Amino acid sequence: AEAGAALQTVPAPQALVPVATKEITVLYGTQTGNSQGLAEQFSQQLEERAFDVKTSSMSDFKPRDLKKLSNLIIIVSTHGEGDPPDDTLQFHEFLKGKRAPKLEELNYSVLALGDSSYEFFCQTGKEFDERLEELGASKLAPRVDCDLDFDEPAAEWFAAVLGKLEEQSGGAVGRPVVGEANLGTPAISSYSRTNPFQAEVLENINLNGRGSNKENHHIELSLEGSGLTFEPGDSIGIYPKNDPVLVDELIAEFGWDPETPISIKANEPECSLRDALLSHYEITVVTKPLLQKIAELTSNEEIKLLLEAEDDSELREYIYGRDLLDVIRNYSLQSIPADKLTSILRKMPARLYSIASSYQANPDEVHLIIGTVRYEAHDRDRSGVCSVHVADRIETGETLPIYVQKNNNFRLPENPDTPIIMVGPGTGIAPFRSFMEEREEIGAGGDSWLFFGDQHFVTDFLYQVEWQNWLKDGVLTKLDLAFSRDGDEKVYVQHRMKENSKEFYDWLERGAVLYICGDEEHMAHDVHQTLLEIVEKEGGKTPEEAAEYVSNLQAEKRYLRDVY
Ligand code: 2AM
Repeated sequence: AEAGAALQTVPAPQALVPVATKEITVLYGTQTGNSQGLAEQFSQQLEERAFDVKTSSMSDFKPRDLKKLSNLIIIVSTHGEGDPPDDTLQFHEFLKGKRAPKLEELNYSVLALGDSSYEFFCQTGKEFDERLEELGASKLAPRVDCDLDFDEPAAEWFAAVLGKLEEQSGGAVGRPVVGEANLGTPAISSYSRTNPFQAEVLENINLNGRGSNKENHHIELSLEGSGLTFEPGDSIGIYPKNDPVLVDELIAEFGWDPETPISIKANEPECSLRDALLSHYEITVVTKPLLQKIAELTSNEEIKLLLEAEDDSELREYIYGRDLLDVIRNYSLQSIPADKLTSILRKMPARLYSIASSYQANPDEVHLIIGTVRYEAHDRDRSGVCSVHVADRIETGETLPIYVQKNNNFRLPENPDTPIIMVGPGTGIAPFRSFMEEREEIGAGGDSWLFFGDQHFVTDFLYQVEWQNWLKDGVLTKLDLAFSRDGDEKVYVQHRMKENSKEFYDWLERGAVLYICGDEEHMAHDVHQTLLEIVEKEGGKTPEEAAEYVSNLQAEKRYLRDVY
């Protein structure tokens, strides 16, 4: 029931185009790597059943080839406020446009990933699905929209798609080739998102100086014995625990017994209610689907009114910055039984952090920067679940459940001589430390240029000594800093880019790859505008030409973003 509740489906398909082919193309669009992970997993299963599978990122697929396909599955996530991930942009544009061909010969299905705490839940998947249908393609199986806890609904969707594919290709099931396929390939770790590794914390220090407004923890984790490896650009997923004070408050509010046994997963041992709320469920975010399910458990009319309103705006405003405890108190829902409530909560999602070290330079270790999130909202102190767990409650010697999340969208250039420009204010610095460690380790010759910024030079220059040493040794070619609160006027990284406009453009012209990491809503957006301005000015281009130049950079994978 849990997984079923998390998914929404659209009406069933019309008759399929009859094709006795075992060819199938799997395209993914991913920002943090989840869609890619699923695409690879499903492709492997298709191969094991003797399908002829082509799997690729949408950014590596020529949209014109669409006409040649007979079977297509799309696995795509939605980013931010309903935005398509960067690696889908070209394909998305093409499909939306007038040049998109009729696709009456095509059978397809879409798996959409998203987060129901956002208004435009699974928007990108919906758009692909609707557009393909409009172009005349037929559905192998209805689209499924997955929330953060996507494993089960994704597997159900895949089973439906696979069933159809086998039916239409004559039902011949190929022999599994797992054993053979694995011959000669290096052993891969048995640890994954669904089976995290307990990594010992070797180091946990606040990088910011006394008096800073910021608190960024440098964490070193041991990977010894895990078999886990990674590349610069990858992330680490951490499963945190909720704040025990909040958990106890919630239990007290309901008057529940903390030892009440709770079943987390069918066929697995039960655990205590308190442990369930600490480790297994999300209690700090309220989503519309959650409120709908809560409303079904009570006779409270007020909450139903909030949900029934024509537009969502009042509901969105209410949800913003509130948690489960607020909802229970505001709507007097104390009579809900513990097992009923836990059965509708989302599973605790892992938090992703861009890796800040190089595996080549430090095998058996991984370093992260975790920015501590603390704020006040609706008269209560709030804290970021993972960041405060790590900052306040995790000491060296203790462990954290982690996994490696691959991110092929944020890689160093294959050629070590290719110049790179890195823009990473605040915690956005993380992957660039990994880039520098890697380039130093392999003796890469390419130029590199870092733009870093934060509030104050004295307290917030993250890894100052390391950057200065890399600059001295020539691993880093150029360093530009923007400390926003040291002078009378705010200075941001994009101001430094602008001051270096000519040189910036020259680097791009000689093939540099541009990387942006950090805050999406403000920083990455403003940096993008500045990039357009620089190209316009230094390239002598019209705004349209500049936009085309930048979108070509993106298509050539020379403008890459890891933004959040
Ligand atoms: P501020 O907090 O002084 O406004 C890392 O958090 C750094 O990014 C800080 O110096 C912060 O400045 C800055 N920052 C905030 N908004 C930004 C924006 N729109 N563009 C670039 N940097 C920004």
